[in-house]
Amino acid sequence: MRERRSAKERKTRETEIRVELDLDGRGTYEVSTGVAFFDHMLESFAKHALFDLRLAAKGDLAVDAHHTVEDVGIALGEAFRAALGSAEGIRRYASFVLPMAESKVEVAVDVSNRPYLVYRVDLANDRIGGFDVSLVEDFLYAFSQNAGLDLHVELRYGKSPHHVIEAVFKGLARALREAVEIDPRVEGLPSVKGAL
Ligand SMILES: [Mn+2]
Repeated sequence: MRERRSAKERKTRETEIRVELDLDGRGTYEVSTGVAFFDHMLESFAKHALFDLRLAAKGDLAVDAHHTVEDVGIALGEAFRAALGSAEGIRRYASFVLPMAESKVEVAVDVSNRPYLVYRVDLANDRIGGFDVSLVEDFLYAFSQNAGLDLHVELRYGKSPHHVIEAVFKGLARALREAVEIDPRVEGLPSVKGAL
């Protein structure tokens, strides 16, 4: 099988991002975005998806974390799509219900190349270590659009914003890990249309 890895660089006046992604990794990571809580989430994501992720971002954090978080979503999505290539042999659909302490989050994904995001996570306008939780939706939108994912994220219940957001990233990781896994019984693309 072809190696499913990619490297992307993305530079704008607001951010400069370098990302290397291996979908058949072991969950190793080296992440620095300048936003500590976001690093923590991306590290959890790599670890639980069993992706190897190297990601360095330098953004205009003096403005706020918005540009950095959104552009990391774009760059990571582009890297995902490039690493996936034709998507031959993958399981394509997966979902995961992830508990974290008092919180529970459901993530469902279709690696369809027809991007859509449904994000039903109502958290008060909260901050975690200076990180604005509303940025998670911006990140997921940018990531799903560029990765070509139909992505559904729903908070079943939970209290701690830290636990809820961590469950979102870990649930996404586990769902994607399964969705991009090569199923030996799948011949070619998992679509009756013959295209993804
Ligand atoms: Mn944590």
